[in-house]
Amino acid sequence: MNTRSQYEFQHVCPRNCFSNCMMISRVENDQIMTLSGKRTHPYSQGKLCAKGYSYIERNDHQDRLKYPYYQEVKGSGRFKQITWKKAFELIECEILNIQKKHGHLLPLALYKGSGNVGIHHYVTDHFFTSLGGTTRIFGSSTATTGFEAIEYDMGTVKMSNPSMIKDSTLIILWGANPAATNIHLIPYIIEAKAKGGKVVVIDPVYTQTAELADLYIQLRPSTDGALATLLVKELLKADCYDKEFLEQHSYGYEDYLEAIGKNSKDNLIRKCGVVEDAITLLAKWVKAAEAISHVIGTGLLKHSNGGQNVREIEALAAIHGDIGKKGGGIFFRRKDSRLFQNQLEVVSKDTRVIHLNRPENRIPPSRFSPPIEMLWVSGANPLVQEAEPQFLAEFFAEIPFVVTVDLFMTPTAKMSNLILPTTSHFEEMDIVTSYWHKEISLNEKAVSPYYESLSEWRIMTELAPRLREIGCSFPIHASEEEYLNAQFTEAVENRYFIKNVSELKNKQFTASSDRIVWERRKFATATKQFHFFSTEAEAKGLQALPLFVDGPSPTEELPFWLITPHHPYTFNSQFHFLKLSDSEEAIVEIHPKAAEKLSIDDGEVVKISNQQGSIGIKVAYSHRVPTDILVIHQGWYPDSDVNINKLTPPLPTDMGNKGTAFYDTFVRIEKL
Ligand SMILES: Nc1nc2c(c(=O)[nH]1)N[C@H]1C(S)=C(S)[C@@H](COP(=O)(O)OP(=O)(O)OC[C@H]3O[C@@H](n4cnc5c(=O)[nH]c(N)nc54)[C@H](O)[C@@H]3O)O[C@H]1N2
Ligand SMILES: Nc1nc2c(c(=O)[nH]1)N[C@H]1C(S)=C(S)[C@@H](COP(=O)(O)OP(=O)(O)OC[C@H]3O[C@@H](n4cnc5c(=O)[nH]c(N)nc54)[C@H](O)[C@@H]3O)O[C@H]1N2
Ligand code: SF4
Ligand SMILES: [Mo]
Repeated sequence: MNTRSQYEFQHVCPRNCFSNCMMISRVENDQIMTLSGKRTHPYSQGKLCAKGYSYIERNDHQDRLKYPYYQEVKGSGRFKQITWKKAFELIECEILNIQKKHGHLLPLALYKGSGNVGIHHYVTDHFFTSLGGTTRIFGSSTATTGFEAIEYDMGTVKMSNPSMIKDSTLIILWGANPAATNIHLIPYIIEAKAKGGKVVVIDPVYTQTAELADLYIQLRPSTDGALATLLVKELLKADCYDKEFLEQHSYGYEDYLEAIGKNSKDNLIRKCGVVEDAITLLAKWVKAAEAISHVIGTGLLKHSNGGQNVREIEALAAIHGDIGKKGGGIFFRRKDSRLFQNQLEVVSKDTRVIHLNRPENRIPPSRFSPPIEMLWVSGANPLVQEAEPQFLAEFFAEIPFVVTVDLFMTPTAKMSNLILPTTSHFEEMDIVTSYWHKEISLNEKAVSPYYESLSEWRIMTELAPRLREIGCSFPIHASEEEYLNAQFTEAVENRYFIKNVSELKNKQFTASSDRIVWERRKFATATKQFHFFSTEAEAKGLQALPLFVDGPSPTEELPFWLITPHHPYTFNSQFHFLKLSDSEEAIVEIHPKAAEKLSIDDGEVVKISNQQGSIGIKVAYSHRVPTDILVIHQGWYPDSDVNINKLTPPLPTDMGNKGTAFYDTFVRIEKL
């Protein structure tokens, strides 16, 4: 009776998280009784985060969507429960009408977010491309900024296995807070420390990760490049740099060295605002280290000069000789983890792509040519997570028909006409690859779908036959497993040594061995060298060299930076129901000195505002933030009116056409 196949199932957490942990559920009578981490998982090693351990609570949460709902007027809240049959009829009718009216489907748009990164969930992209020309609306994606920066220098984005950080003698974390956002990295960092390695955290905010550091450096936001350049100057002065790398494996270093020679030390120190003693100590450690592991977080990227700052850190890594060495290198993300067929079909040659955070696209849906008449939202909560949700609410309101597929009634779902309930990862089959570690894992279906939820594969499979007459080529498979099997490619086989789901069932983990990337120091650029000078960057109107570029700063009128980082106990706008935080409501952290100047008390409700909007929020005194920075964690605060992105302007980052400079937000704070 109690054989494994009957009641124990294997899962992968499909959040847009570094870890993609594996977990084991034990099921009785179609109910998940217990959930634990899978100990043999090479990266996460059986431990889950607080959110992972709360999945049973999430799965049966009373707020989960049970049925399809329809509302005639978006935002009216007058939802009618409808049948799936009726829902499919409504969708079919809208799509056929668009085709009839326009002769094509470009007015039909898909907005997909990062709510679930499993291969299964690319079924929506796949379905849209199978319709021929449709529209893809992209919101922000921070990673693209870092990818573009790394591509200018090295040609492509690769990363050594992050567990190799345990062999580092010096780890520098630039704008990353893994103690909150990448907890499985911490044991590897601690192992390095135990072996005598040093850890440096560079962050304007004294974070949970900073508490673990041997040296914490508080710098002005968006000035990491200035600090990296200061370190390069120190290395040159001490004649302590990798001459072989520069001469044999790099391109344009002479120009770079000449250019930074013109930027004085005093000027760079003024820019980054770091105390000189800290720079001196860090420079001493950098000089002594054989190789440095640079962990680049996304906090650093959410600035209008974020990409350029990454290039300056890479320049430091190149000059110091960290790239291609054991215990060294750049740890950002892998770009090459999307190898399945449906991941390669996110857009087709007929797709119209609209980057909604670009100024020219901040226009009503009817002003696009052709207009946007139907929007499908999947795994996204842009009315909370994107900059300027005020614009998005209007944008949604003006689209004649909006469909949202989710597990919860989010603010985005509330601004939709049709809300479709979908399955959790315990209720569907999936495969998840990681953009951080090297594992691939199978997620098994363990329990029946919650009430009437349907998996996204099932939704598309039901819809496709209804749209055959207008050329929908989405293939019908008999099961999720068959659909997933059809997505395997040669590249998947080459990387993970598996051809289908059954092989993945038997093979627990990837056989590929740990490899130090760029070990031969042959890069993927045109010259095969590391590019200090990038003609590609220059052609795009960016700096050819990795020189510091100023970003915006607070002004007299808006004297505070507003930094809105990720919270340890929520996941973007998910897990909002977990009441694990110190405070149950949204809080703004302010330094007591700054607060006292404005006669603001601890616990007082204040107004925070700027040119774009205002919010009312409770104050918490904190010594973790400098006197000119306010911190509010990003996410969905369903019990309050706080939506921090009301204050965030849709300012693009310098690189990666989807990046938003979330942390270049400036505000004032006042008593109510
Ligand atoms: N618990 C949890 N884990 C998560 C997520 C979550 O929401 N919750 N989200 C996941 C996702 S989608 C992502 S992208 C990652 C994000 O996780 P991280 O990469 O850690 O990014 P952030 O939380 O945005 O910012 C990290 C730090 O950067 C600092 N920072 C801001 N500006 C600068 C700067 O200019 N320079 C430097 N040096 N530091 C700066 C912030 O103060 C913050 O402490 O986490 C993933 N993991
Ligand atoms: N101010 C500020 N804003 C930020 C950030 C910041 O640091 N500061 N960070 C940005 C970053 S890095 C990111 S990645 C984005 C993240 O923002 P989003 O991409 O919107 O991600 P989530 O909020 O994690 O999830 C979106 C929705 O997906 C739903 N979902 C979960 N699983 C599934 C599923 O299987 N199917 C479907 N259809 N839906 C599902 C969730 O319930 C949720 O409502 O936010 C960005 N916004
Ligand atoms: S959110 Fe991240 S750390 Fe937590 S269980 Fe999921 S993959 Fe693991
Ligand atoms: Mo993200």
